[in-house]
Amino acid sequence: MGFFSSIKKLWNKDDDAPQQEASLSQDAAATPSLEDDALTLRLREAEPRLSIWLGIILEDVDKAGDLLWERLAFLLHSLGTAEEESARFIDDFKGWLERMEYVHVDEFRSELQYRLALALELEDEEDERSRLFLKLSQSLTRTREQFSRQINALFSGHTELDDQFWEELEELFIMADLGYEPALQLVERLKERALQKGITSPKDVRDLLREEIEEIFRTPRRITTVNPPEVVLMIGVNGVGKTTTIAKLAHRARMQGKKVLIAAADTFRAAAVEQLKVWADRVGADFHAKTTGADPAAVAFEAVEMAVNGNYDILFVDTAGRLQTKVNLMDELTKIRQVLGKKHPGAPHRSLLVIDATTGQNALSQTKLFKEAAGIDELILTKLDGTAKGGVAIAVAMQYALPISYVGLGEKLEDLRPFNGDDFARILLGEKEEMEDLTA
Ligand SMILES: Nc1nc2c(ncn2[C@@H]2O[C@H](COP(=O)(O)OP(=O)(O)OP(=O)(O)O)[C@@H](O)[C@H]2O)c(=O)[nH]1
Ligand SMILES: [Mg+2]
Repeated sequence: MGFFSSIKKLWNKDDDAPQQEASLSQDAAATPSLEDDALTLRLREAEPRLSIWLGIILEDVDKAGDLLWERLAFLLHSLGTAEEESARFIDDFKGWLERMEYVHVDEFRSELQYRLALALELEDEEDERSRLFLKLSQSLTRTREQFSRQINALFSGHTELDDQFWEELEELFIMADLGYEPALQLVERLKERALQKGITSPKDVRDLLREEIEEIFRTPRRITTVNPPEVVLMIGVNGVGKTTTIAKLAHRARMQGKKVLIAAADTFRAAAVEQLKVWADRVGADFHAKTTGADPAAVAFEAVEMAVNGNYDILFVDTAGRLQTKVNLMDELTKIRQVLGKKHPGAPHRSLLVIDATTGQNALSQTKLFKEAAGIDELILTKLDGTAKGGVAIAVAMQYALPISYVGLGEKLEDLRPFNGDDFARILLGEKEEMEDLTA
């Protein structure tokens, strides 16, 4: 028996009354306090985790409707959210559900939790962290299969750290899309670490490797504050996921209450502008574009002007991935960077290179090209879901010492998540028991 029906029993003797949504919300309206008190008690007694709270308020809700809005308002109120903020959150979510044509809780529950976590600044909480870990782990299944299984075989097939062991390990790294140079480097680093720590048994190399990977992903702290509006330039070759990643980042920013502008400086294809416009509408961001074939630098200039004058918090500039030549592409990016900086000091504050994990080694050469020609502050690795080539994350981080800020784990808006190198290392090389727990 669900929560609501047991509460209902307290004040309605008619146990067998059909549990229709309409009658439930009428009942609730007639006797709000009793239901509210019980719900408050349930929430207070529950383990303080967003997923549990959401589970409680959604227990007898199966689709979008008044009952859902009431429950959400209730939860937000219980968490101390101001009335108008809560109303805005709910309106926003309602609009989004309509645009996406989602009705059933199953279709949007995960997105709802994601939005709540962002809006309530709970993304760093244990609960969200473990949800993220699980999601990353599921996305990395194929990469892990490629990597972990062979590593296990290698570790159990050798009894000492001899040349043959190291050679096989190097080969394995190359096969796992780490690339030749990084594979060599990694083996050298491991040898050194093993020597330092006096490790002689192959099975202990697992821990060393995990530590080494964690270290590769560790990047120095940087100043993250900017003079608003923050200007983010999205770069990368065609098809890697720049436009969808902008949508996902804009969505995150909107959920954090930011005023967002998106500019279509990819004027190369008509469909590109249209695609970006659709995404901007979906996530509730403002949009600036000109006609196809317009000068991308002019679009960028107007957009940054608009962002400054309109008190925007953040501007995302989408760029084309394909031009006639590499030289053209790089020249265009240089021009865009120049006009942005001219109009707004410090802009672009972040140049994000998007690379596609499924392309494996290509991601490395793209990073090299863009780093030399245009400058990169952060990497975003998309399509990590379902690929066996996730090892490339280690290779790019190692080769170019650039932070991976986000990873794309699917096509949905909620599928872009902050990257955590320790999690990545743990997932690839986790303890046996941990892996069994995850796959159970
Ligand atoms: N599975 C999966 N698909 C993704 C991910 N990120 C993007 N995609 C898909 O990749 C395809 C290309 O994405 P776009 O955002 O259009 O790529 P783009 O870099 O803007 O492409 P151009 O504008 O042609 O240069 C789309 O079908 C996306 O849905 C991801 O993390 N996982
Ligand atoms: Mg695009």
